[in-house]
Amino acid sequence: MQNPSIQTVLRDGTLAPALRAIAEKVYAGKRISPEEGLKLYEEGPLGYLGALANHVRETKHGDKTYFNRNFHVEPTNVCLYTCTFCSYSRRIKKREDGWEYTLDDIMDIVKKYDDEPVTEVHIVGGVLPQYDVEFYSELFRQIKAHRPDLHVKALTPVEYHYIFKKAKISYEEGMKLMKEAGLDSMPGGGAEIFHEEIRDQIAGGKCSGEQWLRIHEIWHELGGRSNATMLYGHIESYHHRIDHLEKLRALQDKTGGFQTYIPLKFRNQNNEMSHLPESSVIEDLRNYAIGRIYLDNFDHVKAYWPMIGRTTAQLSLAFGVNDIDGTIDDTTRIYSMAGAEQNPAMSTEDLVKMIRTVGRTPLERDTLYGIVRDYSDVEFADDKQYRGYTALPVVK
Ligand code: V47
Ligand code: SF4
Repeated sequence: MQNPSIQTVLRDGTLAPALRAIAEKVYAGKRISPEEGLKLYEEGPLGYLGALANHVRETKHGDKTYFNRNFHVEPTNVCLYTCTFCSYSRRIKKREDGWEYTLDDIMDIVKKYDDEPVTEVHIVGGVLPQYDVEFYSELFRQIKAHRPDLHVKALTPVEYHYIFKKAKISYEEGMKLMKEAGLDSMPGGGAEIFHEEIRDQIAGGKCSGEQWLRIHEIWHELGGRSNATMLYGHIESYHHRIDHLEKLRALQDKTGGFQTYIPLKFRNQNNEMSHLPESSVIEDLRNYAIGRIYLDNFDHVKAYWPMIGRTTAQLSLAFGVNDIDGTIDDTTRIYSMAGAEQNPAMSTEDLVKMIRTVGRTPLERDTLYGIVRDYSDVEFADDKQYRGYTALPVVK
């Protein structure tokens, strides 16, 4: 993949004046407006967007590209809600087709990783009454008692809103309880598209965009960190994506608690929106790039490889992305059920090679971006195949 540099873009005499003005702003480290963001979505060519996003990425991180070693636990795939994009959940009426783990079942899964060098457990699943404040508090406590150094990244405002309401406690009280029980950070799920025009159609009944943002805000005020996603490429328009990014950027200005932005490409198998085509790889790369350019106050942009596949994940590293999530084992089924990678598992060696092949520097991180290991000089048996060339030359 070859991108022009931002200097080349600025020298291009044929560039439309509005796009040139945006490129100049980005080069000067200035923030772009919602109108300019929309212009990028509507008119920004792929190479141009890649040049701008890569400039932001390399200013922040150089070639550094992060991954982590984690595993997922999905307590249940039965859910009270009926999001139209969800391929994973089984309606409560058909709950016998799904799974509903007990506390002991989940602890057995956690214990399977006792001898593995994972640093994080990512817990998220469907919403059901038995998974309440007491259940999750006890789960977090048991995980921490068993393995204190394992980072618990768990649940989204979708679950928190539901369980706090059921327990008749405020978001503030609830998030404090979760923190005391051992919650370390929150993943970015459940954000979908904040704008109600879209949210009501695809995720009706679950927490609103405002509630999602408020729960993250409270968590940040308690000193916690979290991620943010955007589910794109279905029935939303570009202005809904900009509205979403603008709300994230505004909250980040207030709290600084977000670590990573993760665009999630809508996958269309086995759900109620299967009639919609999936976005093209070009659109996926444009979307990563615009996210990187727009969210100037987010440190990291992550490509979740089990969802977009390995090749697009590699390409994304030239379009603003500096993190490709984790080894994941094969413990998540959210995407395989929606048509993505069948067995989402990659060894550390695979991930390192994937990053090196496109000329970036692989760094294993913990959840809070502390460096666990720098893989720059780690040799593998068949290394010659992967080292010594760069598939990302920048034309100066
Ligand atoms: O909220 C569900 C999405 C999310 C589909 O924070 C779908 O590190 C596409 O948020 N097509 C859950 N997307 C996953 C998630 C996540 C994943 C990896 C890392 C992190 C992190 C967070 O998955 C849901 C929803 O937006 N989703 N179905 C689908 N058919
Ligand atoms: Fe339930 Fe989450 Fe699926 Fe919506 S996306 S139906 S809340 S599991």
